[in-house]
Amino acid sequence: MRIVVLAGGIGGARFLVGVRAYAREVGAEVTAVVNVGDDASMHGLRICPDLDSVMYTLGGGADPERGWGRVGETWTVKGELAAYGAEPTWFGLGDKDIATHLVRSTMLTAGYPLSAVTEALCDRWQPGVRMLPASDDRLETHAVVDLDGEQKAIHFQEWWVRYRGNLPTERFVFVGAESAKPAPGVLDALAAADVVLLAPSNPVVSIAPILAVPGLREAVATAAAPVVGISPIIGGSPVRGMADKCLAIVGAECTAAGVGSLYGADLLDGWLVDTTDEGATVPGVTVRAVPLWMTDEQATTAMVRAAMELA
Ligand code: GDP
Ligand code: FO1
Ligand code: CA
Repeated sequence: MRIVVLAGGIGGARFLVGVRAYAREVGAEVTAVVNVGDDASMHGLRICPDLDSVMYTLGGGADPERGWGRVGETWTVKGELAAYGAEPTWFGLGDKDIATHLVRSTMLTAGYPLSAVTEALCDRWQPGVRMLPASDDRLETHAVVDLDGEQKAIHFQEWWVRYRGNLPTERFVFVGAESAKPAPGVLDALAAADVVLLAPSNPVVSIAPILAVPGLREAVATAAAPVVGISPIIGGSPVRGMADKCLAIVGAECTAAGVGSLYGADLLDGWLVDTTDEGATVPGVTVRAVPLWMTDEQATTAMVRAAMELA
């Protein structure tokens, strides 16, 4: 049995903890195709927030409260950078986290593709699933915003971390998407999959940039395997994060049915919603309601079991 999961950061990471537990029970193999749209260069280092959230969470090194970065983190370098007035001062890199970015940046500069770098970093963290970036090519999410009366495109990290998404925002663009290629192994994994799962990740800035890689959406839509998505919205709430703001920008409803319809029947065969959203419908898609709160590994594994039954 081969399971492929499309995933963003914290929602994707927590979901994958359940997928890994389920896979161990039934003897399945898991491949995670992870968003690279959040990736950015800061202080000369390449940062891959979603890949790192998944790697640290599955490797047991993530900070569960903050939702990103390392547990037991210290901030000496951040303080020193601030003392120099080194920009961006609004983005915080922890000391332990910086080691990851140093290894990654050194390998990228030496010419290794991001997929190979990710594999090397995972040698340490042993996430227990195969982690593939959606693409080795640069694909970055930018927000087209109104800033001081001017229309500008700013990086997603600046939009979220600096402005908390509180800027008039016209749309998101996935810079570089047109010429990006799926990372090695991504299309093969989708073609060989028995099930494809869309994690309860942000549909607009985590899953959409993955699907924006030319050929990837088609590979999911035409996969022989059933495609089941898990709603990241529960009772009209995004639980945590910025999905409500992002959905408003693309003109979609912040509801389980709204996200299901955004993906649509050409992508989805099944759509899991929370029991609070029982009765939600998505045209052409089988909808089932089960508890979707990822409170612990057991609860999340039960969600995965329900997704597999629906598939
Ligand atoms: P990010 O890249 O770190 O923002 O993480 P993702 O895109 O992978 O996931 C973020 C989304 O996960 C949030 O917008 C929430 O909608 C969703 N989410 C977080 N916790 C839960 C949960 O317990 N259950 C469900 N169903 N969704 C959740
Ligand atoms: N989020 C913040 O709110 N503030 C930060 O200073 C910050 C730094 C940061 C550094 C590395 C990293 O991997 C993630 C980081 N995040 C930070 C989280 C990140 O901005 C977003 O939550 C994700 O990109 C959304 O997936
Ligand atoms: Ca993300």
